[in-house]
Amino acid sequence: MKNEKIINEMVQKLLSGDRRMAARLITLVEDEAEENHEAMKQIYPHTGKAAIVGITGSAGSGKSCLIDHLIRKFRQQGKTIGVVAVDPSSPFSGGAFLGDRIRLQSHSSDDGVYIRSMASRGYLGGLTRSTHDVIRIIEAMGRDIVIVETLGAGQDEIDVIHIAQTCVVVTTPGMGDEIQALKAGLMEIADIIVLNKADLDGANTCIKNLQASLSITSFEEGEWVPQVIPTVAVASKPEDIRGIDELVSGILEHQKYLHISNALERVKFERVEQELGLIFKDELQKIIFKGLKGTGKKKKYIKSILEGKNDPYSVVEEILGSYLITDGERRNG
Ligand SMILES: Nc1nc2c(ncn2[C@@H]2O[C@H](COP(=O)(O)OP(=O)(O)OP(=O)(O)O)[C@@H](O)[C@H]2O)c(=O)[nH]1
Ligand SMILES: [Mg+2]
Repeated sequence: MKNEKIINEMVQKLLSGDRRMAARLITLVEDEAEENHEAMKQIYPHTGKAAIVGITGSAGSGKSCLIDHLIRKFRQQGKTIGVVAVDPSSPFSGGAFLGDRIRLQSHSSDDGVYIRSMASRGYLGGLTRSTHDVIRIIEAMGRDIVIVETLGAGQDEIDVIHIAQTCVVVTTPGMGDEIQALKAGLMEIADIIVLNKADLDGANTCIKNLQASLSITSFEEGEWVPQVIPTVAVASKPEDIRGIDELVSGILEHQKYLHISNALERVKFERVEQELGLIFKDELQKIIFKGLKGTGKKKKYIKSILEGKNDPYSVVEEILGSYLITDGERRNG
């Protein structure tokens, strides 16, 4: 294990905005390296200041193309940007137009932009814990805004979006996408609803449907009412691009709202609560499995489940029972 001093040198480089060091530290947390805890302990105090914007929506809805525009606008305002794309089904800016590739290259030479794609799946229990860590690492680089792109499909993605202070849900016209988003519970978490691909047929009906579903929702006084913004993120002629300035203003307005109401405190509380839960889950599992290692018990338990003599719930209760004393037992004992 690397010692504290070496980790400290790495973290100092990260704090100065060193992109290569960010990549190294991200690999560390993604690989669940032992040094991960020490690194995150040192990084944590330098986080919590960035505006975190979540962009979620179904595959191919245009999230990456929109983010591409946002990056450019925010850079024009002098803001530094970090982007985390969780589980992208297509590469970042992998649009059909040649322009996408050129745009991405222009970002990669800009020190004020740091883009990272990551797989959230593939290792034990770490679905969103590493996402949390990666966002903290990028925050520690001193970014003003961190944009998190996630596929709005399942519960895990909705969990990820809880990290975000401002949540943008992207839908598209046709195929009842906005209805799907409503069903998936995405609308409840949306601060801004973007109807991208507003150049396609059915866009107006979609906007009306979205506004109708908003109008039957009741909001408390002073509560943020989600904005509906139609956009065109990709067009053959640049003058046909639409809604980007409105989206930028919407995000900034929502950030302002968070600061003047006490909503920001709540979002921050929920973020730490989720982090704590995820770390507990991972660490407890590690402790338990470590304890079983070499005893042959794990194999015996699994076999008994396979043979129908036991079930996973009873096994977990039995194992936990031998490790933990419940509150009730402590009081009685
Ligand atoms: N017609 C039209 N096409 C668009 C628009 N915005 C994006 N597209 C196209 O939609 C496709 C998907 O765009 P992406 O930005 O990669 O979508 P995404 O939501 O990031 O996709 P995943 O990351 O794979 O979930 C690309 O081929 C874009 O060119 C738009 O406003 N109008
Ligand atoms: Mg994408």
